Amino acid sequence: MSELMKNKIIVVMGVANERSIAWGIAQSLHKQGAKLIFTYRKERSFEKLKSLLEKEDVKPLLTVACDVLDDQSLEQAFSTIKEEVGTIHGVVHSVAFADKDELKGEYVDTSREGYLLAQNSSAFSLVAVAREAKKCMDQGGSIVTQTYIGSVRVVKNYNVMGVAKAALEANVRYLAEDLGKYGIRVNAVSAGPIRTLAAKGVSGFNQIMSKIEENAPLRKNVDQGEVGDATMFLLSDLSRGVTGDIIHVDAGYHIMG
Ligand code: NDP
Ligand code: KAL
Repeated sequence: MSELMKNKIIVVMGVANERSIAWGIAQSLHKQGAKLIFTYRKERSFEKLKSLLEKEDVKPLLTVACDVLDDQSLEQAFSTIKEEVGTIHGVVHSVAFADKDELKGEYVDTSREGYLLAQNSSAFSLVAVAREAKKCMDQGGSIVTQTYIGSVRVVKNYNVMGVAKAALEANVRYLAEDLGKYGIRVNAVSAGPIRTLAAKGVSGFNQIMSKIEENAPLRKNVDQGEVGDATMFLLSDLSRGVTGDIIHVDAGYHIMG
């Protein structure tokens, strides 16, 4: 077994259950010898996380609560990480939220409140996380977030989240420029659709998946393992020349006209 992530300590944010993309990433990192710290928001996610860690025999350095909408919670989480662990080498930001009511119908009907909540949770949160994480990244490092093609194309029902992902991708570029001088890289993975808790109950999901099976160059959908391995690459030294970029892990779907 190769150990691409040996001696690296990575913070993973956004495991809600066994289907979470963040859990796929955690498994890829674990396989390569990384030491992991997890953050969660809801108590229910914490319970799921604990049982997953036990089941897969992953021993985290730390698990800590962190609500990305709350500055105090963010500060507290990363100061606990600094006190208990010290230097970290990477962060996985796998967090997004929009009100269910905003993820259907016409985008033009988006409420101010719904717009701000999606931006706050899904785009500004990367800035806030980067600012706190930087305090623990005194040897440089890598920050990776998760985006979706609805940022650059109009995808039915994705609505307010598409606009939030566009902002998230711009955040990746601005943060990459700021943090590059400290040896910290910032990138995103743009994943194809994966059936997770966040995707549950939103209409049109099945149709999108069949369209990809028919039209993507690889004629298949991707899974958490494929996104996990690409994210691991961006967190590893193999990608040391890459920053401010978006890597598509979507079976090639985004190249199609
Ligand atoms: P999950 O539902 O598994 O994960 C979403 C996570 O976001 C949960 O762990 C949730 O934690 C967390 N979260 C939401 N709001 C907050 C908050 N205020 N503070 C802290 N955590 C928060 O879904 P996915 O794995 O699918 O989503 C992960 C990322 O991947 C998202 O950015 C999503 O947009 C992106 N993505 C997903 C795709 C897909 O098809 N599934 C495709 C492309 C991108 P909690 O429940 O504890 O609040
Ligand atoms: C076009 C697609 C179909 C789906 C449309 C919108 C999906 C938006 C993603 C967004 C993250 C979903 C939510 O925020 C759901 C939320 O309102 C209700 N769910 C929850 O609260 C659960 C319990 C928690 C865990 O969820 C969160 N977010 O915390 C897009 C598809 C094809 C691809 C997807 C799913 C992209 C993506 O960004 O997730």
